[in-house]
Amino acid sequence: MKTYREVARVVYAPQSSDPFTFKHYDPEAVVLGKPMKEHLRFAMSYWHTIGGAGTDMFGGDTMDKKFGATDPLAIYKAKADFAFGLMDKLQLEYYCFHDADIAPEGKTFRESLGYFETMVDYLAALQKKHRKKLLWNTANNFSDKKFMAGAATSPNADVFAIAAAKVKAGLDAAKRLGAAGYVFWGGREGYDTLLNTDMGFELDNLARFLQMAVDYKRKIGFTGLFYIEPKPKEPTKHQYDFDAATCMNFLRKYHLETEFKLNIEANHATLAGHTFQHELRTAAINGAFGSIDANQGDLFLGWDTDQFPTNVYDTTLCMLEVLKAGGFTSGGLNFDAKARRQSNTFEDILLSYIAGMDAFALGLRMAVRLIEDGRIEDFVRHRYASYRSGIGAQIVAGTTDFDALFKHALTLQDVEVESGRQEYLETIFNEIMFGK
Ligand code: XLS
Ligand code: CA
Ligand code: CA
Repeated sequence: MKTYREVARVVYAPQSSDPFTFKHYDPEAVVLGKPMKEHLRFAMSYWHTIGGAGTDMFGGDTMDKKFGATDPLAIYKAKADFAFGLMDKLQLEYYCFHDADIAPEGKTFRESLGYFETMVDYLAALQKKHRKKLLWNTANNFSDKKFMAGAATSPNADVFAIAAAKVKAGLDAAKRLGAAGYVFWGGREGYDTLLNTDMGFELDNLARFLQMAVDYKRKIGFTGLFYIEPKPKEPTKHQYDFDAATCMNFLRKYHLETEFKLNIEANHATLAGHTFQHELRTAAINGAFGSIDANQGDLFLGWDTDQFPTNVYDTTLCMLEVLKAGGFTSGGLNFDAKARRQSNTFEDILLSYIAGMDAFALGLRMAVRLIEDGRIEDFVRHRYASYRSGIGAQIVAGTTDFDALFKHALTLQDVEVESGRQEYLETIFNEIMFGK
């Protein structure tokens, strides 16, 4: 196997036995009228790929990601250089970061801000040189101990202020770097016990915080999209942004629904007891489909494992939802995923991205086949046919009422509902994936 340094660029070579090639991802191949790379809009997550070094609750790093540097700022510059070199090798056009991922923490907010601004300038230069784009950035308002009881939902108003200041700096950076979006993931916005929590007040404060972010976005003329990222648990027991439906309810209660789309993460969907597809569909039918954190969890483990996605059933169903929603506008597929702790070489970083990118490219091709085949779509259309004429059409048009429906019901004999044919539809799905 080649070494990391020996891999100059990962290219599409379906017949090759070289593991450092794409077998399905052909960036320029046109699918349904546009290149694969525009359907997929892959992004690198800075926190896992450039920051994460394999630490878990039972042990320290299994990789060194200081890249030979010792001075704090030099370490972060070396990390950035590595990040852009990696994106070049993998043909990744986008990246995503938290403020704390790209710059060292100072002792005070003022000192941290200085480092952050220096690194934003550094990234701006690298973006230009390597022709890369920022899909979205965000603030890490959850790791530091002052955020132990939340950020916008902290009982301490000074913590609220620091969180706001960090988001303000993040939005300034988003504008400077031309980000396509900005993400709000709740972090520690939630609670562990109601014995110490005023839930109504905390939710009002979260809405106040987000409204101020919207106002600031307008003020500086940042045109990227705002996303809320649902997650049901971890780190708190009850997260306020539990799932897509909970987020929509919150946004509508506070009249913020026109300002935010959703960033749906596969692993968060399954932690909420939903499929990834359910969360994507919920976002889409509420006009809130925005962006995706592409990963997968382990259904035997009840926590957020952030694995690279390799399950092609899931990537197919995901891309089907993306295509049905009309494709990405500002969003994309951000690999919020890390190579396993035991996959601790730089070659593994390449191989894990190749695995994820190929699984999604294959998923895209399969989703197109499902659409072109049309049998499943036709089945669903036929299933609701009774709403297109007679009493059903009147229900949909709003031209009937309970009295008229009562009269109609009195005329009915035994009503037979047609079979849902789940197994047959699953067989079609398999036939499309693997052939007859
Ligand atoms: C954590 C989240 C986080 C967000 C960005 O579970 O996935 O990484 O994507 O703050
Ligand atoms: Ca995420
Ligand atoms: Ca996650």
